[in-house]
Amino acid sequence: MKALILNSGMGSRMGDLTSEQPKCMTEISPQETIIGRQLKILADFGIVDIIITTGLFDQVLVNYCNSLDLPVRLTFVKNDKFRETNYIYSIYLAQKEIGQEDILLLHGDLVFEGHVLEEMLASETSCMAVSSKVELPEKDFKAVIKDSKIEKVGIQFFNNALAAQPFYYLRKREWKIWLDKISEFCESGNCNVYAEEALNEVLDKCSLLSLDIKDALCSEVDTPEDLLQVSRKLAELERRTVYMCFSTDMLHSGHISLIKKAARLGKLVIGVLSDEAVISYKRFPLMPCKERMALFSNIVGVYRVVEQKTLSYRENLEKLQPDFVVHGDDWKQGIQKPIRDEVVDVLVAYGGKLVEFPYSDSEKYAELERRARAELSLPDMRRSRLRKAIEMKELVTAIEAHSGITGLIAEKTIVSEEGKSYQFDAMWVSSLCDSTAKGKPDIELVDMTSRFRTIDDIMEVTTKPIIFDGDTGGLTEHFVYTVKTLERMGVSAIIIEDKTGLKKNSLFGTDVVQTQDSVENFSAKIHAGKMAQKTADFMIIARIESLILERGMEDALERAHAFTKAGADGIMIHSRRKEPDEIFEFVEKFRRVDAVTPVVVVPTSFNVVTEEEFRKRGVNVVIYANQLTRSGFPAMQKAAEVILKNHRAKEADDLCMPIQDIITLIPEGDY
Ligand code: SPV
Ligand code: MG
Repeated sequence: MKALILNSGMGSRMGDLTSEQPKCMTEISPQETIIGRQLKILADFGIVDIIITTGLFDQVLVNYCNSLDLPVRLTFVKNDKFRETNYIYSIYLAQKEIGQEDILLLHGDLVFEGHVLEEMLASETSCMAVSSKVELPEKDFKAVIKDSKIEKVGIQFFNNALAAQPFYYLRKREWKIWLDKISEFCESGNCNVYAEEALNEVLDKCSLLSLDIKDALCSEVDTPEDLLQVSRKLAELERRTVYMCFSTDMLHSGHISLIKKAARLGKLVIGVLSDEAVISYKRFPLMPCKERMALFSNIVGVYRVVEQKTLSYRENLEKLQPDFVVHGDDWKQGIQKPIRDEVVDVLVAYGGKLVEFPYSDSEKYAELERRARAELSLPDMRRSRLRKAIEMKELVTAIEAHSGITGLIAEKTIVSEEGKSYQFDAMWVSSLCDSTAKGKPDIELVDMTSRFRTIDDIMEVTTKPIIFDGDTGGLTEHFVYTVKTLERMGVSAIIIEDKTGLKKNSLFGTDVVQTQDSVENFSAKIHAGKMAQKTADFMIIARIESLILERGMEDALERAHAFTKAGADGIMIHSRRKEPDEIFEFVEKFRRVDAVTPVVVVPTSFNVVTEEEFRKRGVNVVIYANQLTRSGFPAMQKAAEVILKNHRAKEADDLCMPIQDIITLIPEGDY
């Protein structure tokens, strides 16, 4: 496609402004001339073959256009008879250069917004810019329109007409019909009329639609008054702001073209979604918020980048009050719908506008997401993520997984309510549940090789970080190997409890014989583990059993500080009381001395406490240690009983997932 810009006119109504240069070189802002702006916009839309007809001050214009050094190919066609002919003759002269192509035809004194051109180019048929919002001009072009089709163009039509601008997007067919008529006019000496007179003779053979640009800027500059008006409107446009929010850390061409489109509406402010918000509804970001912000601030067209702390736009919109919010139309459904509804409400309150572009990149996006997830599942990426999550989020949650399928539940379960989303941050490979799944007691009977196998099954189908329940850690001489293996596999942390001998599950408390390790021994084990690990990411978390074994608060605190000193990267404090008092007391006293070491809790017994309460009290990680096993087991037992009772499976059907669901539960190649 080519563009043809008509600049042979004398611009005599502009007074002094056109005494030494053509009208199109008039400045419309301190940074721009009319022609400079036109060429920049055309180049921005990839229209690089541009023909410019010239007349008076021909060489001044040629030199000026070339000096702009834009990525366009300019061809100049001089109309020597500019004094006695109209632009119909300039078009006639330019025919050879134009060839047989679709064309964008515009007058050299037209000032328009980028998105007017965008709409024209999106039109499937030939079209002309008209406006239903502008009063019919006395002297300028009007178009007579019927059923969106243009029937006549000229200054003399007032009935069924709209204000029209000399800005056409013409498909080959219509253009050829018009051009042939133009030739006929010029060859019979009819060169001093509007080219639209020729057009009017062939419009019944053409399909030229009106494109209503409403109140978008698209005006000719004929007089100094026009210039003032256009300059004012441009300055107003310059002040317009546009807001978009991105959660992505993988930019693709679809994002860039959306950014480009949005930037045409005004100064584009990008809100980058905080890490916490991204983690809550999507997945762990490959890049932290700060880096994502830097990425966006370097994209052409982006004016400013701010953080958007929550999925809700409210805070940023109320603060920034952008004229437009731009988004793909994909958020009209699904989990983003409540967020969109709120945006609409906020915009209505201050008079902003929502612009939604068709979203057509779902395949591209899905492919990038697959790649991101594959990357996140690799050992190095996965291992480091627990530490990062603890840094990024005030409270990290983990749920038990003991197999591929429970891993998938931990990975994929997400709930959304009132525009907020929640999912687990990590997985806990519990010794109790891993043993139970194998039908064995939780007494360190399931050996490490088997436990690693469980981890492997989980890792194969998930991406979230893993916290491994290492029981007592075994002999120090063995523990160091366990640390190295887990680290190599990509596990993020091991939690070991300060017990020795035959370990029993803590929830037995003092009902069974359990021996606590000495502070010295356990500290030495932690130290040895820390020395053995190769990366800075891996965490060894010390679990204190003093409250379980009723050794008192002082003992628990003393141990916590000693183990931290020995190198522990976190402290897990356990209790089997229903009331959370002793846990709260521990955290409070521990935090008085140590504000930084992460504290982990396992609220199996004290399960009334909410995550928010734990967060406020200074807990960093909450582990739901056994709920998937405990909920799955009775359901299975019940189904087995119902089958036995009825001597057939029909009665158990209501307890079971439909066959169709189970066979499609795990799509092939999902990970
Ligand atoms: C586990 O889940 O295996 C634990 C936590 O160690 S608890 O069962 O509460 O001891
Ligand atoms: Mg355990």
